[in-house]
Amino acid sequence: MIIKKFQASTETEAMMMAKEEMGSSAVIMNIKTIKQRGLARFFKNDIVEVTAALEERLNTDKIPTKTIDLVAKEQIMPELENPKTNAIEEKLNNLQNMLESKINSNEKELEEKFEKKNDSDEENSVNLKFIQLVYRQLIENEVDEKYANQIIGEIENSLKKESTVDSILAGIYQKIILKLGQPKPIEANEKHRKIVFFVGPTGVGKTTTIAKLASYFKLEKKIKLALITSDTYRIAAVEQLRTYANILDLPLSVVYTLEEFNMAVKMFDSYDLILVDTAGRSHKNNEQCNEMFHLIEDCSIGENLKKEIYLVLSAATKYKDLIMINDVYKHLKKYNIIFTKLDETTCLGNILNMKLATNVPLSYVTSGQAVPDDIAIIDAQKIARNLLGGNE
Ligand SMILES: Nc1nc2c(ncn2[C@@H]2O[C@H](COP(=O)(O)OP(=O)(O)OP(=O)(O)O)[C@@H](O)[C@H]2O)c(=O)[nH]1
Ligand SMILES: [Mg+2]
Repeated sequence: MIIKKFQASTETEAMMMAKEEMGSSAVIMNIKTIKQRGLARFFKNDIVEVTAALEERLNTDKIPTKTIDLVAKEQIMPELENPKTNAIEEKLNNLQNMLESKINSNEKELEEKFEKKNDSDEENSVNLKFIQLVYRQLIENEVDEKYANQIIGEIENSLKKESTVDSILAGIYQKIILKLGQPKPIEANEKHRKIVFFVGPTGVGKTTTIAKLASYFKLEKKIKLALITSDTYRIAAVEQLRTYANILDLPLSVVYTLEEFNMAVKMFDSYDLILVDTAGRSHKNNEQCNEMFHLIEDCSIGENLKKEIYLVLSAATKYKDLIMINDVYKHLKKYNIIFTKLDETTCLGNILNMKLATNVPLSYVTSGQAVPDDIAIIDAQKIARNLLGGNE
């Protein structure tokens, strides 16, 4: 990581200098005023010093823009080089409860805490101010206060004398990646046959996501694939999937009842992957949801077929609503989450919030309407960089 400092009479000027010299991929790591103390006047002095960093080593060319920079189809599916994190993640999870009780959930108190430490330890004050900037960045990206506090608290607790803003940022970055966890994409082959249900609220992109994945599995992975739709609620819904099935030359079965569903599964017993589209359900409509749960839970798929469920959620949905939706779907017990419409939001905090609130594994993200290109296995590094402000 290259780190440089830029001084100017205003923050904007200093930022401009940083951007000019280091490019738009630079991450602003610290902004401080010279000869001033106290967080309240942090941005108000005559001379402002901006510390900017440029990551040299990350596996992508650029720090992504606010709209996550999804890669092209041929690049999207290779195995992600996520760290083997389970053990560390477990430890971090164990720390969560302890930290939660220690850390104030309100920014003012956090500031007071920082200021108290500033008085007693001048050296540490730069680090603490930097941590506060990161905290604000997380909040700006709509990471829930509780989780921002949790991350900051963990870092604060591990602060050492020799800590630098560089090592702190690396620590926070790493923590977010660990918290996002390993992605859980669909894996199917002759030996591991799968039937995969896509469920979720109306209009989130279930059918489009199925089309994107069907294209990938058929054309890239050469997997023997069939489609079933139980979304007979709208005539257009069947036609939508039929169009993709025709283009991809895939068999499609339209089912109205559980019996028809079971027959379709039998009919597709020589297929290694069956993707099932379901009708969008409002989480507030119990009857509709129960009907769908009944299909998923009571279908007979035989021993050779493993059932998987993907809950499709829009990244643009409010966190409170996402939690309410998840509360309904958690009836299904084991499922993974796909986040769609990343292109329709500038804040990706909800992705981290949902992972931490539910512990449901994340799988794919989609960022546009284009079939098949606008889908990728979730990339924790990209999300983490975005949440830390690597986006301007
Ligand atoms: N911007 C954006 N639009 C998307 C994305 N994914 C899907 N869409 C669009 O969202 C709209 C709804 O997509 P569908 O795939 O029909 O959604 P659905 O969940 O199947 O909808 P229902 O079956 O009615 O519940 C369409 O216009 C899609 O093109 C995405 O990642 N980004
Ligand atoms: Mg649909």
